[in-house]
Amino acid sequence: MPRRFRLGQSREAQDLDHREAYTRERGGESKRRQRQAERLETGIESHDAQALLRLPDPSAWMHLPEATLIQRHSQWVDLELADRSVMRATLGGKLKGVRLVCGDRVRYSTVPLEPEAPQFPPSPPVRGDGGSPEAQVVAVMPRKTLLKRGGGDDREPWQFICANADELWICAAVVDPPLRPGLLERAQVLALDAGLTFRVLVTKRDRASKKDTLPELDPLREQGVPIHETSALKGEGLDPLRGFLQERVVVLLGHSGVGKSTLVNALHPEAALRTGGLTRFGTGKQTTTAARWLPLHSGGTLVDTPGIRSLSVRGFDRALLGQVFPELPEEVLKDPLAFDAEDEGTLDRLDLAYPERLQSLQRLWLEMDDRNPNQNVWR
Ligand SMILES: Nc1nc2c(ncn2[C@@H]2O[C@H](COP(=O)(O)OP(=O)(O)OP(=O)(O)O)[C@@H](O)[C@H]2O)c(=O)[nH]1
Ligand SMILES: [Mg+2]
Repeated sequence: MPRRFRLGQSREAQDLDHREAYTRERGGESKRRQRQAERLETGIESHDAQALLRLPDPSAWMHLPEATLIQRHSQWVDLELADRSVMRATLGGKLKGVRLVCGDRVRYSTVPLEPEAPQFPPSPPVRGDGGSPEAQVVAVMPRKTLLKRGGGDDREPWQFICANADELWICAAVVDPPLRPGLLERAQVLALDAGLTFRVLVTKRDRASKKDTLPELDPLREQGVPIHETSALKGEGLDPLRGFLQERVVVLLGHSGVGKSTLVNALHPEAALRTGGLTRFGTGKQTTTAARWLPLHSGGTLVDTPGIRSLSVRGFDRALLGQVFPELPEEVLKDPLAFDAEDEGTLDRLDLAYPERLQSLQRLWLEMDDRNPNQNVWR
């Protein structure tokens, strides 16, 4: 008698009732099921951190024109072409799984190269913001540098910030939001990892008295990290920055509301970026929502980024910490957790200039090797 299907029961479900259903299955299938089961158990789809950094070989596409990715949208990207005009493009299927980021040098085609690709409109539509895609990105060139931060867990080992930059300027306001030295140490790790020149930009200098020497920054001053005190509203401290921008690609990074976009507007008024106020808690309002590549007349480029809440150093090399905390003794840098940062006797013996930096070092040391902090799973 033929079996009858109950409502909601699929043909596959019936199939599994047969004894030979599993023997028909090939090895690949059972591996896939195993992976899926693991994922259900831990709630984590882990990605290989190294694989995320690899790019496909672009050599087959070198005959196509090159452009710079200046902004990512959810469905497409904006490109700056060689003649400095802006064109919107979709991502070709060949780049499936490749994470492109602002600053990437890409090869694009204005003729659809893949059958499933959307047909571009025949007449050239409005270029720049609001236009529909006119091209397809098919390859990405090797990156000179890649600025990235650690992701939340193994589903996302890295979060990319900008490709092909030369300098990282970490912006920290004297107040609103308050200056947090911990963020500067983290940014220094990111810059060292990417091989970028690191500068600290103190913003909203007009909001604190001139007598305030900002002692929080003393450890960085002693290391010789360049620190620039600026007030974009009053136009103070901006001239030296213009000098550093010549022919350089500079990424501005910092908490929301520290005044990154205001600073970009002061250095490059044509950018006319939207700036925001502050919430009643003195934090920013996340006014900038995507990183934006802004070429300047001087030949340099500024990259404005959305405000960050935190900078994770998960997955970075612990050896970098020696350069971030150079004043700490060698024995501490080798094994920071062997020292009790709250024990007076230990601190007296080590005779540290900034004892609170030992705790910072321990925090970063632990975080660098932290696997899946949110899920508390070690895989
Ligand atoms: N007093 C003073 N206020 C400033 C200065 N620079 C920026 N602000 C104010 O700070 C607020 C936030 O500025 P934005 O430029 O939008 O900050 P942002 O860092 O781009 O913020 P997100 O885009 O959210 O990351 C605005 O109300 C600015 O007017 C400054 O030099 N002095
Ligand atoms: Mg902004």
